[in-house]
Amino acid sequence: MDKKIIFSGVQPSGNITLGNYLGAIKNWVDLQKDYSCRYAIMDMHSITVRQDPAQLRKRTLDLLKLYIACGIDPEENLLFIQSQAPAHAQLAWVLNCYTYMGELSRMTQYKDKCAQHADNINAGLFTYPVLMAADILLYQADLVPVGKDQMQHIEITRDIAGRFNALYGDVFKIPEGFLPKAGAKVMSLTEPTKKMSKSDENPKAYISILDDFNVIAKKIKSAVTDSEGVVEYREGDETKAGINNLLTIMAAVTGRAVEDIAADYAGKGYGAFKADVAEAVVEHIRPIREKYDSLSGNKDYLVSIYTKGAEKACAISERTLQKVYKKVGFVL
Ligand code: ATP
Ligand code: LTN
Repeated sequence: MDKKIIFSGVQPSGNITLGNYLGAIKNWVDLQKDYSCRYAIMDMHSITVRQDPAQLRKRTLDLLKLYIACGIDPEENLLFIQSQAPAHAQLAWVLNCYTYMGELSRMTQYKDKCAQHADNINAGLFTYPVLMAADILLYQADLVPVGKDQMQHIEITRDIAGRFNALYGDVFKIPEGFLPKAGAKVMSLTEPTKKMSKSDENPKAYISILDDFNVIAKKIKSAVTDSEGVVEYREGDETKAGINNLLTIMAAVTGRAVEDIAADYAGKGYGAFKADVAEAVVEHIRPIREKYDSLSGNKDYLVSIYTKGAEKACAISERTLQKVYKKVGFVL
């Protein structure tokens, strides 16, 4: 039987954080043996916020390296750069005409980004979820592993696909979102009621997978917690947001349950707990970093991966696009 299909991606808008890794990429690695996977680098999404062109080009290749370093096998899975498969932009245009202003204006990410970039509220920021729907639907994906913040975009993708199918028959597979057991929403280390974000202006708020190991340890040790001194997971208790976050991170990197981890620290202070979280995170990242460094200076290899990737991505996505063009009445 054919394997089910996964599609996902990350924007090359900054250095990958522990949140991106635990919320999304770690799951991609875990799922790759049971699914046929397509993972893209979402450069077209990233220009909804101003990017420096040289930086964007560099980050795109760094991200490809990071996908491989995290354990995604480029021989078994399709890895490609979004802008190299033109069908994404082409389908996005069509789907724009099947998406309502009202539903787009309810998107939390849109509202957040408008607040952060009041001087550049561009139309791309508004139609961002339509391009994301096109990404997913072109590959007829069954499953989309993402962090919690992206679930609203998966919902709108399902709505757009269902609306199109209702008019024209079964053109698109309706995809499901997929969240990790632990780490679906990693919080900022400095303001633990906010999500960890790679574009946070305070670098102490996030852990980058490419940070020095002693910087990672220092950031975890100085993470904002509370003054109670009790290592206990209390869902929904805002005063415990910092400790809840560190317990979640520890659970995600060790595979243990938060309650079991908390039990190890009964009667101990935050110092010992934070030191252990720092060590667990560093040890988890160490092999990723070693692989990443070994790929640096191997540009030809990366070029061959994304060139082959683009060819295959174009072939698959073009098939769906042609179906759509035929349904809406374009002359083929
Ligand atoms: P930006 O700050 O540029 O908006 P971001 O850090 O939010 O970026 P994205 O590229 O938007 O990252 O997201 C990539 C993937 O990582 C998505 O699947 C998203 O859900 C997931 N993700 C992002 N932040 C977190 C987080 N704090 N916890 C868990 N998952 C996250
Ligand atoms: N919006 C996503 C990135 C993204 C994506 C996708 C994720 C763009 N297209 C398709 C999954 C499937 C984000 O993480 N900010």
